Amino acid sequence: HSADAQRTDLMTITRFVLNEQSKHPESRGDFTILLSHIVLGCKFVCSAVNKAGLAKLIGLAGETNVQASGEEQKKLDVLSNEVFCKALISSGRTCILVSEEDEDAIFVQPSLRGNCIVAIRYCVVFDPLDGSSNIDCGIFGIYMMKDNHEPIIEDVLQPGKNMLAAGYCMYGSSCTLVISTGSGVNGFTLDPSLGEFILTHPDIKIPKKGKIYSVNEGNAKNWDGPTASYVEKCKFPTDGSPAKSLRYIGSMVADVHRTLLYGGTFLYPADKKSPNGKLRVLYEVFPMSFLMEQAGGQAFTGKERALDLIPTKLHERSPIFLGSYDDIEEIKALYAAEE
Ligand code: AHM
Ligand code: MG
Repeated sequence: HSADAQRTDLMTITRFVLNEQSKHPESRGDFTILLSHIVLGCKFVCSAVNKAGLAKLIGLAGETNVQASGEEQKKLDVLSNEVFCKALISSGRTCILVSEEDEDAIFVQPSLRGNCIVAIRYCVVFDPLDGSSNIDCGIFGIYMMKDNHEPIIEDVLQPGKNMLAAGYCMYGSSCTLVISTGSGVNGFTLDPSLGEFILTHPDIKIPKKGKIYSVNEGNAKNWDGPTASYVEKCKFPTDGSPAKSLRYIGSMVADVHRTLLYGGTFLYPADKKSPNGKLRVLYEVFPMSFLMEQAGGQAFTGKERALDLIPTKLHERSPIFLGSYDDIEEIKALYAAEE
């Protein structure tokens, strides 16, 4: 029966979120509407990414001159940003958008800020195309404005623990969307023939301890003491445990996705050249930390729980260590010993 049921009774992402929202009687479907616009953005970018290689070669999009096609077409990062901004604004549920691609926050004009009676207004922080020199992914985090005031920048400069939801989308050969609305983590895969994201990875939990570490070792000469000791311990354990394997794709989402599924650690530490690391707090560190905690893991900055950090500017960076619960405990102990 169950195989039949699976084939005809599809758990789409919209259905899944509607189910979750129905546990909150006060919910009126605004979040579902917002999410369906994010999903549209993901589908669009996924299709653009998959066409991009071909387009460059044969000059799609009405190009006749193959040589000129690169110039005429919008770069993928610009295109993805436009797609997400427009999809989010047209949901009628957002008031502030922060994108990695834009220096300033976008304040949505009042008439498009959604329901004026109850004022459900979301702030969305996102990186529409992260790691674009590597594996294309999108990341997003969602805050809700509680008070009915004019939106101000402080509404998005909130600690990550105030996020309502976070997720990422990998636009690879299959398009995978992983999301948490604060009650666990679930993964969906786009069925291209239906154009729907179907639940394929229900209730993702990260193993308590892992066998993999993930870091750009090319930066080793500039690392701080605790990072260097941790990586040394991964390679030359002193407690009789086997050495860990190194896996580093160089795309945060892809590296964290593997970490969520198979366990271990992902590190982007501070180093002498970049004392705050590389990754951006609002739309890289926070959403991935939110998902990590929701899957039973931890996220640490070297000083504190990552989700406790209060950002002071939009594109602020922070060192980040995230992964399996026990493995992050080890890193926390190394930082505590240093003090
Ligand atoms: P980007 O926002 O400029 O694309 O950079 C973010 C990416 C992450 O996806 C990844 O974890 C990191 O940069 C890799 O950096 P590095 O090449 O220094 O290891
Ligand atoms: Mg990025």
